[in-house]
Amino acid sequence: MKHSEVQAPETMLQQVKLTCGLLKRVQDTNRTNTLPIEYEQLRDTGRLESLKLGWKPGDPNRPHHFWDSDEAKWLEAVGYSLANYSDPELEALADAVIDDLADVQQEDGYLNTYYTVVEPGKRWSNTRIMHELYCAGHLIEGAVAYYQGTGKRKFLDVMCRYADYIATVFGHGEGQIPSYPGHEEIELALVKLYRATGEEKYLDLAEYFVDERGRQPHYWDVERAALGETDTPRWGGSEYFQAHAPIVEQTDIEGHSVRATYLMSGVTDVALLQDDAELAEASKRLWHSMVDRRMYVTGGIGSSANGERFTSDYDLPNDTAYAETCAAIGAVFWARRMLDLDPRGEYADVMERCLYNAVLPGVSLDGKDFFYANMLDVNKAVWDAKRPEECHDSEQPQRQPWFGCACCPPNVARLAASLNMYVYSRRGSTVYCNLYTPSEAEFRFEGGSVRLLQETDYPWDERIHLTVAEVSGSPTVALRIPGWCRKPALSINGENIKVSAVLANGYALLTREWVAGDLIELTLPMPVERLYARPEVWMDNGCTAIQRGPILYCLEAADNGEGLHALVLPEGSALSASYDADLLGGVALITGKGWRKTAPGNGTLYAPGAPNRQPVELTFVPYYAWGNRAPGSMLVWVHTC
Ligand code: FUB
Ligand code: ZN
Repeated sequence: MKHSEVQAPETMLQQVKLTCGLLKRVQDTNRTNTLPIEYEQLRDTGRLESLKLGWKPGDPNRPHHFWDSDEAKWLEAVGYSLANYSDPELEALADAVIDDLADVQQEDGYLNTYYTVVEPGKRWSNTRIMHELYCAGHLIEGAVAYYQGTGKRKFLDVMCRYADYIATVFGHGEGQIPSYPGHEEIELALVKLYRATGEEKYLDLAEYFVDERGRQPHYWDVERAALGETDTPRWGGSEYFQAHAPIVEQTDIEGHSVRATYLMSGVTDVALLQDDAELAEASKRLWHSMVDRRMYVTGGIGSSANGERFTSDYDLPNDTAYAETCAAIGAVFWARRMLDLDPRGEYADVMERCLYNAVLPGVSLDGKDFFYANMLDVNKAVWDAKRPEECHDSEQPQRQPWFGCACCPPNVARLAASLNMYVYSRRGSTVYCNLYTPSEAEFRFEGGSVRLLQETDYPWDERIHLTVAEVSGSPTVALRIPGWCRKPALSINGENIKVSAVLANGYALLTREWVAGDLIELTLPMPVERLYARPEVWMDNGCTAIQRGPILYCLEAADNGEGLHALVLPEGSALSASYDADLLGGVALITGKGWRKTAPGNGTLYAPGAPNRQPVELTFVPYYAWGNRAPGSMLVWVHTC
């Protein structure tokens, strides 16, 4: 299959429209609440002012070396949003930010606020740590999105000039720097720039950054020597930056988890576009390292706060889980690209898991507060007793309006504004439905086109109706049969179809002479399931996690009282689901009978004999919706017996 038959996700922004349901509500809240308050945060924290280049030593709000990325992600989100929802006021604000960014650009094309006002003359002196290429990548993504959403070229032209300049700086030519970014991001951005402009030079530059990474001699050794750095590099070494070996030789997903997922998104893009079998193999190997051994049941990744990083296989602590929201977003980006590289339902399964259970928890239901770290076990009493100096703003048991390091909030905004790109993927005349959500979609392919209407109450209800509203040619409609679903049922115009007969790589492939009005009915039964971890994940031994369909559940104090570790869900206890339209924006609740343990013996700290127990009704709510009521404890992995 030629890569030219794969439709770029960015081009689906306007072709797929969310019409109602949970994901549409997330997108609407993002537009009405998140984007405006993030603009105010960018303004009030000095980020927007920094673009005026007026900062001098001694002034407050010293520009940070990756502030540019915060504005960039917000602009990217605005670009996506404007593609589907006109908002002249928002567009005017964004245009003004773009005007300021354009003024930051230097004669030679360079554009970086920090190195223009804080450390002039030192550009590219610390490519390992200082995020210039990372900021450039985010700005490029912002420019492409703004161009695609509004048709305005100004930002895109600015970033093409910057990318052209970067291409003169990096490489193996005379006077060039044979380096690559310490924080990956520019690789995937250059691929988008290539696709938006058709200019191969941007793909070549992306390929250079991917290919050069981890090769010997290591340019960063030269750079560190020039900087006079002789200590052991912070966080251990080059594996923190995924630069310990060339990518094609790496065996495990390592280091900082946002870096890793951004890198691998770019690698997967390059593998597809350059038809590079070795890079494709590396993408799959590292994907499995992440998904099979280093991912929380939520889809969260990067278990350690120390370095925001992956640690070792099966090291997935719950109460100290870092699971940065940005890392889950990076996993969604990567999954979407794996689907284009090799359309297998298992990638969409992970994408769905990460989206609902690791990204959505990152933002409050009203779109105004954010989690940076996403714990799976919060004990309020322990948190209440912590001293302020023990509490970093990124590791809090309650969502915050903003963070000193504000990477997560605008990252949530850009994903929420672009959810349209994740519903479908397309290769040639095959349209893959990856996410079930009410939507309208239109695809053109060589020899035809198809318009699909999706109606469903998924993820709460198991029924999905897909109407082929208009059609020409012979498209194949590929419906994902989720890995969690054991007894899917399928019919076309009321005629049953045996799923196993049409199932390939996790999709039911439906090919026929479609007629406008054909109705596909898919039923994905969603019994409440108990999940168990393999024993190597020792923190989860003796516990179970509750899932229904794609939604992972948790216990919250608001429903069950404090002391969640004292609660037990016996193996045989029946669990039932019921939809409550008035709770947490409308969710399916799960209830069942359990026990609450009380102190053994006469109430001493330790005593022989089993604890006493009282029967209780347990109520589980979706993990993504936790923390939207009064502050309290929360628990994903519940004791069982
Ligand atoms: O370093 C830039 C961003 O800040 C990273 O992606 C996040 O993990 C946070 O450290
Ligand atoms: Zn973040």
